[in-house]
Amino acid sequence: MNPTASPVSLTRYLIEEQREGRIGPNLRLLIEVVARACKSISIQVGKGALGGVLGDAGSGGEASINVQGEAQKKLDVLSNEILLEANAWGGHLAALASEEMDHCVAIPDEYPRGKYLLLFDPLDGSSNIDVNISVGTIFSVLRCPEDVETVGDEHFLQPGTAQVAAGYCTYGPSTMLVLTIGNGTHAFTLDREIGSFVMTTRGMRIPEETREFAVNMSNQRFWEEPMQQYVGDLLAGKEGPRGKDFNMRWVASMVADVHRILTRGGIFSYPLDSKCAPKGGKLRLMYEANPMAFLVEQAGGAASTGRQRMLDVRPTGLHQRVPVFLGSKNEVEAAVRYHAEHD
Ligand code: AHM
Ligand code: MG
Repeated sequence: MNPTASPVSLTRYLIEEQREGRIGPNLRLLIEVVARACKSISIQVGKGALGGVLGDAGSGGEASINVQGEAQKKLDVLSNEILLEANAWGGHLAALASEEMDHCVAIPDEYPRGKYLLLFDPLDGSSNIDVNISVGTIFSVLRCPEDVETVGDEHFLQPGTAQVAAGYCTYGPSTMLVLTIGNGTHAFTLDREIGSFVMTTRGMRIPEETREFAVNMSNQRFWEEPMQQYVGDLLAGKEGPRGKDFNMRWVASMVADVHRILTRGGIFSYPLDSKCAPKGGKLRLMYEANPMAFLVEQAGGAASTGRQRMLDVRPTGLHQRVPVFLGSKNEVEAAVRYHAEHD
């Protein structure tokens, strides 16, 4: 950011995009509302142990379990409620779907119904909440098909190419919102003194080449053959077929790992393994993989399941899981080649 130029707030950026005809007033409002909810979540996350919001949700010693069969954290539930409440009454949405809810929820009849569908993972990286490591919110926006009377899960089952906006908010040392409306990927940092997001990178670009990979290596023995070979060759370094040494990073918060990759390059993967294979993968297509794939492609990177471009996957379920490879273009293409050669 040029410190002498006047800062561009998220509001100003969105108004300028609206003037250029790239978004309408309802999508602008929707993104503003999501950003406002992210500010509230950021405040809750920032309170940490002082806010009484750490630990598992549930009562009477019984853990609360979500549709994925995972124990919910208090902050998962709180973040979900913040996003639901913020988006209920604005008139911009027809329905919402979340990692924390079995099915989508339609906007209550008492409010006007809008033409967009919003999907989100309210607080991704739950295993990091209690240990004060970055977590984040991921969201994806679709158009609601026309002439739909009662919105149901099936109306959300659109490929990633149909997304009209996507983004994430990372709650780290600083809170940052990274957004695309299909015209580049831009980063906004929360200025806590004035309470607004200010653009700090216009047009993020992921370097095409990288020497850094992100994967949970403890799953190595469960991976498929092409992944074994691919990572084996990365680890072989300069002496191996890839001819260079690779570094490894794994935060175990997808938002933080993807943010690093958008900032300095790298490849992120959560491949198929024999533990998650029955479910199709670990990460969720609709509110984790697709929005990240849209952001990464808009920044010049690539995103794939290892066998197909992520954004082309035809969804079959709201909570469907997929293998994920995303980041620096040439490296994602290399990982895809290992799969193609093996299949
Ligand atoms: P969550 O949505 O339940 O938090 O799970 C998704 C997270 C991702 O943020 C991260 O990349 C991955 O799970 C970490 O998995 P693992 O604990 O197997 O390393
Ligand atoms: Mg998640």
